[in-house]
Formats: sequence, structure tokens, C-alpha cells
Amino acid sequence: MPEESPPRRTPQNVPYQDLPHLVNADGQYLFCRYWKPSGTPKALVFVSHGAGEHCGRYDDLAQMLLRLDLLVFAHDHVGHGQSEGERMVVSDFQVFVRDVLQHVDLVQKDHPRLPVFLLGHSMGGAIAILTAAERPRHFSGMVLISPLVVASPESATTFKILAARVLNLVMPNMSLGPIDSSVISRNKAEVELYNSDPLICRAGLKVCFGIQLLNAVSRVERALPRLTVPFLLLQGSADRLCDSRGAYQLMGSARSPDKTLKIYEGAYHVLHKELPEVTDSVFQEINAWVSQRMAAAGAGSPP
Ligand code: ZYH
Repeated sequence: MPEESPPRRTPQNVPYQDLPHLVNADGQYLFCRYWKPSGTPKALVFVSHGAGEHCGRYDDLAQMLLRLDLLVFAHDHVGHGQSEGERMVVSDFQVFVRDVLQHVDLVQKDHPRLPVFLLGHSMGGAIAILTAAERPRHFSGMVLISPLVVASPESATTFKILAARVLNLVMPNMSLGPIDSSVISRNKAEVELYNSDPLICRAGLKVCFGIQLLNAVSRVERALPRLTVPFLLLQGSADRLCDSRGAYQLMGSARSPDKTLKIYEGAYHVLHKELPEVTDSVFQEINAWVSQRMAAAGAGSPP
């Protein structure tokens, strides 16, 4: 009799058989989450989390979308949260995009006629943009919260980029230093929660991952003129990680006829976990925008 292989376990040592998961094209196990409405869903939305974090941090946003009768689904990207893969390492940024498309296809098999939306934050926003660009007309809309579109001039000077490319050849695992979470949100309670979340990887960005983020930035830049999906773009004016000039570039270069930008004056990067006046508005804007686009896409009405 062939010997049985031991069950695959999450980095936190939980067997995947006890958790919702999928196996990606490289054979890696990805932890999945589903927020399902009690009745028939009117639309689908995939939530794409950012670098270092995990999809459990989108529970509040997912609950809000669930109340609109959307089926919300997500996974932890490779190298993140409860998914397999070396922490914050990816062989190629396209792996993230490919895995999202696999998950979308999987959920759409059960709901073939429902409109599909994407929601992404920071690096997750770059993943959403590249996913939408790969499938023109497939997605009914996309919500972007401070997406990674340009390399902020502060963190990516020409010299630093060149140094990173050289370092990547000799020391790809060298750390570029952790990000300071206090410049990410003005909400102290949210910074505390971030600092104590055991599923978050707070180690510094590795050189090889920084290179993948730079590759993503240049791929996004090239994809923008092909982008036609309707989108809502939310951006803080004082974001020091994903500069607001990225938002203006997105507005200027995307071909989407239906595009909306809302700037939050003085707000930092994580708008969905910012001061209550910002975060409340972010939730309201997303709620109203998705409701309208769902109605436009004929969500929930008989075919
Ligand atoms: O996706 C990102 C992220 C992380 C690091 C990055 N570095 C770049 O872009 C990044 C994006 C640049 C660097 C220069 C070259 C081009 C790429 N995320 C998700 C965000 C950062 N995190 C921040 C911490 N979080 C969760 C979300 C937080 N912090 C405080 C309170 C609540 N959440």
C-alpha cells in the first residue's frame, strides 16, 4: 500500500483540511475566506490584501458588502497569512495575479451569471489592476484603496532602484528595513492592532520582494492605457507609501469611461483603518458606488 503523506499544514501549523483553501498552479496551498449572504448573492467581489498583511483584516469591509447581498471571497496571497510560501517572497508578481484569476474562475463556476468586482489595497490594488487588465470586460467594477501605482520618490530614488537591482543578484534576501506603521495610519488603535496581529509579517521588505514590487509598478504603468473597467479610487493626500501622484496618473491614463477619484485631505495610507471620519466615509463611498454599479450590471435580476 502506498504510504500516506502527512496532511499539509499552514505556517501556523493548522491542517489545511480543516480550513477553506485552494491549491494554486505551483501546488501551493492558499488559505481562503468566504462571506456568503443567506439568500442568493447578487454579485461577487474578490478582496485583494496588501503586502505583509492577510485577508482577515478585511472582515469589516466584507461584512458591509455582505449586507448588500454580495458574496465576498478572498485568499491570503502566496507567502502571506495562512498560505504557504516563504514569508513575503514571490518568484514573480504574476503569481499573485494568476492565483486571483484561478480563485475568481472557481467561484464563478458556481455563479456563472453574476457580475464580479475586485477590491484591492496597496500592493493588492496593483494585483487588482493587473487582474482586470488581463481580462477586459470580465469585471463589472474595481475599488482601489491607495493602490500601488508609482514608486514613491522618497523610497525609490534612481540610486536606490539601481542599488536594489545589484543587491538582488548577490543578496536577494537582505532586508530593506521594516515600514514604520505609525506613518501608515493616524488611528493609534489601528496601529496597535496591526502591531499585535500574529498573522502579519512585519519583517523588513526583502530586496527580492522590493524588486517584484518595482516590476509590478512598471507593469501597472504599461497596463493603464488598456484599462477599461469602471473603478472607484480612494487616496489619502498625505500617503507616504503609495504617493497620491499614482492616483492622478491612474485617473489620467486609464481608458475607463467610468472612473471616480476621492482624495482624503491629510489622510495616510490605510484609509479603511484611518481616523473614524475618513474610514466612515470610505465605507459609505464604497457602499454607494458598488450598489450603483451592481444595479447597472443587472445584478440579481433574472437573465
Ligand atoms: O502592500 C503594501 C505595501 C508594502 C510595502 C511597500 N513598499 C512599496 O510599496 C509597498 C506596498 C514600494 C517601495 C518602493 C518601491 C516600490 C514599492 N502594504 C499594505 C500596507 C502596506 N499595510 C501597511 C501596514 N498596515 C496594513 C497595510 C497597517 N498599518 C497601520 C495600521 C493599520 N494597518
